[in-house]
Amino acid sequence: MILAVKRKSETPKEPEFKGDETAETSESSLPTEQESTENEKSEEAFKEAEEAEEEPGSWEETFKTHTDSKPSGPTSVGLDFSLPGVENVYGIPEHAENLRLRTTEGGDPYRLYNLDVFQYDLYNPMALYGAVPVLLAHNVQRTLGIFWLNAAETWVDITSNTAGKTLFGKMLDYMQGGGETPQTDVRWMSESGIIDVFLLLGPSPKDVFRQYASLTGTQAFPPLFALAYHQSRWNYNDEEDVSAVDNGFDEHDIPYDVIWLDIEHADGKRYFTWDPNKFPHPREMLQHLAAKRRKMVSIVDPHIKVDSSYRIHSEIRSHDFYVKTKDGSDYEGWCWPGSAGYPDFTNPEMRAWWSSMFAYDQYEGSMENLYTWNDMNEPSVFNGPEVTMHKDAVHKGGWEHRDIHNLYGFYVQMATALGQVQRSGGVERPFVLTRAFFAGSQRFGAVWTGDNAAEWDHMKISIPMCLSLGLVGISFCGADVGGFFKNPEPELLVRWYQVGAYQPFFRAHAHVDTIRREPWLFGEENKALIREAIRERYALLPFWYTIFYHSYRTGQPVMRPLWVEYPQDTTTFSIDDQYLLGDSLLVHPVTAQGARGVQVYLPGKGEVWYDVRTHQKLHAPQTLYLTVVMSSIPVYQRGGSIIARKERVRRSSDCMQNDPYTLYVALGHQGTAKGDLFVDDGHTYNFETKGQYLHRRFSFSGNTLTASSADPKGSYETSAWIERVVILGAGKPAAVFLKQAGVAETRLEFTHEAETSVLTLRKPAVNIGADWTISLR
Ligand code: MIG
Repeated sequence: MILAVKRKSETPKEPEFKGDETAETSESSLPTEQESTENEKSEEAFKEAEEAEEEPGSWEETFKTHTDSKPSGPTSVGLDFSLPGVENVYGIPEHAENLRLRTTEGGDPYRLYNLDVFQYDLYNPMALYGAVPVLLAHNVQRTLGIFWLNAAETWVDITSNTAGKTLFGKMLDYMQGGGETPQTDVRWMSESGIIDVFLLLGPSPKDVFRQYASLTGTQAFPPLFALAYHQSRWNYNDEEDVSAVDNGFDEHDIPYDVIWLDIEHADGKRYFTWDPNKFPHPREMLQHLAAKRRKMVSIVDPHIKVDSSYRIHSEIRSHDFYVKTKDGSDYEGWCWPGSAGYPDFTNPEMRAWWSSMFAYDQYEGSMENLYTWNDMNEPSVFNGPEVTMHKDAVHKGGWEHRDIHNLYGFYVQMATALGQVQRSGGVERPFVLTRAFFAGSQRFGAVWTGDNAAEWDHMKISIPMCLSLGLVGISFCGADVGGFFKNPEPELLVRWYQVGAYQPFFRAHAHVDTIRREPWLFGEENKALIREAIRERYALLPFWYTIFYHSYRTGQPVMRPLWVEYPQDTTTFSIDDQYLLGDSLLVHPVTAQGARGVQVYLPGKGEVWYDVRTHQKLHAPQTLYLTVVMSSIPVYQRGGSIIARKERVRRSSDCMQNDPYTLYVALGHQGTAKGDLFVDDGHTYNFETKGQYLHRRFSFSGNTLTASSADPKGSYETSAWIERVVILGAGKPAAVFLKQAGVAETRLEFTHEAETSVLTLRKPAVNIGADWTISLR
């Protein structure tokens, strides 16, 4: 794959900046580096263009009731990239789009401009809440990334010389020798700023992820509870409601970790406060949750009610921390609280102040188990152009909002996460969910896909939307389980729990106008199905935690398109109805109404996969038709992998801390397997600052399973032990022996199922931190 970069030389196609109310840019024709005659010609053209009438709207533009004063006049930067040999490009979230991007010929380019979109359309290049200007190109030889570091409104045009050609057409071209090399061209255009591009040369997908992480950082390592199940709606009404829902989970024997409070919890949408009638005793409420080893999240949005008796507002005003209008007064917009100011999160002093507001003595009623949700941080301005801030608003240092728009939400989450870290004296890991994001937001927490709807297509598209985010560093992604707008029928809700249980961020959420939908409100059968999906999530928490640890260390995505692990298998290039978790589990959720079966593609020449429920062994590559019923969640463990689960049912993840593990050893075709497990206290930075962790390695070969340390620098005391080892694809041994250093060999009891070749070893009863070997003889 050769990468050719060319400056725009011909009169460029006028970019269609027609996203309704957006400013228009005029393209400045750059002088070219061509032959002198050509040069002269183009210089003439350049002059002509200069002399030609200005496009209307170049120096000031009005749309509806809004005026963009454009003090710098018309500006834009752009660059074309030619990607010979490339037919598959991915990334540039956020769009409600397939994983593999489409060409944009004849339509709008993909737009990157953080917006609070009301009821977004699917399979569409329109801008959504977040923007990561990173595109990945892939073919069988290599993977390459383009990181266009610009936070202004950006458009990406994708064209290809093979678009629309059938496979047969391409083959014909090839045989006749007349076909051109397939090529994809990508044009980046931003409204302002400079050209600052990073080319990530790979050559493997893993190299690209590593290279990108070296520029923007890796996924924050979440506290364990954040990977468990979250219960949210707009709104849990009052303390009684919170308590009833909390008890409901116990009554119905469903684990959950976090209950969420939306905007109605605050006093008149004044964030950092509590409604005195609905939530008069926040600390007691939080203590009650803490006693059950559960947490709460409250929403803190960046629009601040203009009200002189509201301390947050008056402090921001007295520090002069608000974003300004072009005339230098405080910028005010209309949002949930009525008239609102917008703190200037690009100002480091403002951010330091904001962080300090999360201190326990500043945020009254808060305590250790209260975490944060940042919504509306595009920022959303109800009466602004396209429901966001005017582009000529001014930030610290004189930067126009136009220049930094896509970074605003990034800084909101950054300051919030830092505030949480600081309130604990730097000991505790934060958890902050954000709606708006930019390149690098992975360092501060989780992202969700905003206001989806209770529709089958919305559930289905959550898979490519999260996969696209993972490709550009943001692994901690999820969609509102159940759908935000509208009421899901029970079948959809059950399926959505099954989908969400296998996505990184697992939270049910719903619009204020929807009918209540706690898991027990849909009859016994549906409740049992939802409970089962949530329990599967909890059983797999040790695995989720470990793959997040890897993502934190290396920048590799948690949720991976198949082509990331099988980069030479062309069949995988456009698959986005199934994916891998780490490199060990393949998930193909049921996303169709009334589904009787799903087509699962099992990749990898010579690879074997095991159905995690039946333990049936399947050979790859193959496309398998799997019959499904309502309880089916098709998941396969790769032969050659070892994963740990915790299979005892508890109230919350924190209650599972010392629970025993079961190891699932899935033998590959050569009878070997390996895997690892990360263990620490689940919530502090002590694994970094004090070396308090265990990173265990398990490997199976020559009929021996060995447990050793993957990283001898760490140590951590835990009473958690191994209660069971399940070996998939094993023959029946005559005897099984456990050996630990300094201890005599002991015999282990086992059972063997001949039909499925499953060998279960009972009670090795070794501490998870211990070294040992188990031999099958
Ligand atoms: O204008 O806080 O996406 O999750 O429940 C709506 C109320 C504001 C939008 C978020 C949604 C949240 C809602 N918010």
